[in-house]
Amino acid sequence: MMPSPFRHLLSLSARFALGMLLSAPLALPVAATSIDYVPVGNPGNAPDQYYGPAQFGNVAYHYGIGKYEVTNSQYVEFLNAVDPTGANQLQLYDPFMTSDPQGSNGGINYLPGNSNGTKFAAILGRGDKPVVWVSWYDAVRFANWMHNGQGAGDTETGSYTLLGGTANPTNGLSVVRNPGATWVLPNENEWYKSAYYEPAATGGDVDDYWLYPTRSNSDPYSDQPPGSQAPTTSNTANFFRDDGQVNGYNDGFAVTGAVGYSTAQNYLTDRGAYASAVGPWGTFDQGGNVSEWNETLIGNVRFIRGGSFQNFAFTLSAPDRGPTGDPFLSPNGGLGFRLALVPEPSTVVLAAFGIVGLATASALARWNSASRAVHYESRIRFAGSISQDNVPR
Ligand SMILES: [Ca+2]
Ligand SMILES: [Ca+2]
Ligand SMILES: [Ca+2]
Ligand SMILES: [Ca+2]
Repeated sequence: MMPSPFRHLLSLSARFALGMLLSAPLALPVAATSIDYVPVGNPGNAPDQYYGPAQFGNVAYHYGIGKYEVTNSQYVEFLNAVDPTGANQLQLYDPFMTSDPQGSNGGINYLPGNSNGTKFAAILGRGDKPVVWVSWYDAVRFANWMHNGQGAGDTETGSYTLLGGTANPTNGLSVVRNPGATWVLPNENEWYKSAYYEPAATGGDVDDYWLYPTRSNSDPYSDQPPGSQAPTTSNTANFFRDDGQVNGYNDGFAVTGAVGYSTAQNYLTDRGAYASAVGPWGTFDQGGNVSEWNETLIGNVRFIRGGSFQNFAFTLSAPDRGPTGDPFLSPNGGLGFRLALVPEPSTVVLAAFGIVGLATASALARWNSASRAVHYESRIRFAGSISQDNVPR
């Protein structure tokens, strides 16, 4: 198989709670699944001016971006929580996650004989690999579940509203991030900024944007993780590159170091396996491994970014963007997602709760930069405006 037909996930010790309040805060949900994320600062940055007519990367607010792609283990927790009987009403589980005719990248088993709440399990050795065969709807439902405090949290409301109660909601083209959303699928600008933006003044490229998510303008090297056979270990990723030389790197698929494709081979790497290949804000694998769903709707499609194990270097780069073959339901063995966390409050939120002009409450972030483990907690503010000043740059 040629590396082009396919184109184009959270242990952070993060506890999140959203408190809406008037006179008293609500009970705060405690999350069980932890999602690692990193803060992205420099709000109000200019977009990338260099590549193509579309200019991306400007984000006006502080946010968090998943440090890793969402993994099979995390998705298994989601499945067992929201579908304890395995009824699969919303088709959150795809049998191809277990076995598909095109390859062996799936990492989840369905075990109907198990007791309720334990019917899904990560395949041995694949728990830390990114979940694949996920649709755009699977991704935003996972975000909703996180937003709603996990557990029995709803998948159809929260950060996004999905109507109809079916796998393919009736309002697919009009699904947008709701006011007050917290855990979300990153939109294209959020994804782009975390992948490529690093101010020149703090060590970034001269125009503040790198070409690749590995803080580099040079094509990354394809090598088995952690990339120690490549000339520049910090600029390695899981993607397809073949230089025709027997030199230990750029030998085809990164995992096998060979150009031949085997349907029996799992070509994905554990999250963060390229330990030296860190993005400008601390993310891993934004380039390669699996391509990643974006929230942004372009025309009638949701776009994806970052390239996968079977794509060429260009697909990992800033100017490359594109849809999958199907607007939403085009999962494959090289497509996954990561989440973002948007603490930025909106006045719309306040309006939605009818508390404009009254005491306000909002979820705000307290970034624990010392440990990089970022804890979210509810902050109650009685001032009229919400400040993000507690977020370090
Ligand atoms: Ca640049
Ligand atoms: Ca190698
Ligand atoms: Ca080579
Ligand atoms: Ca990726």
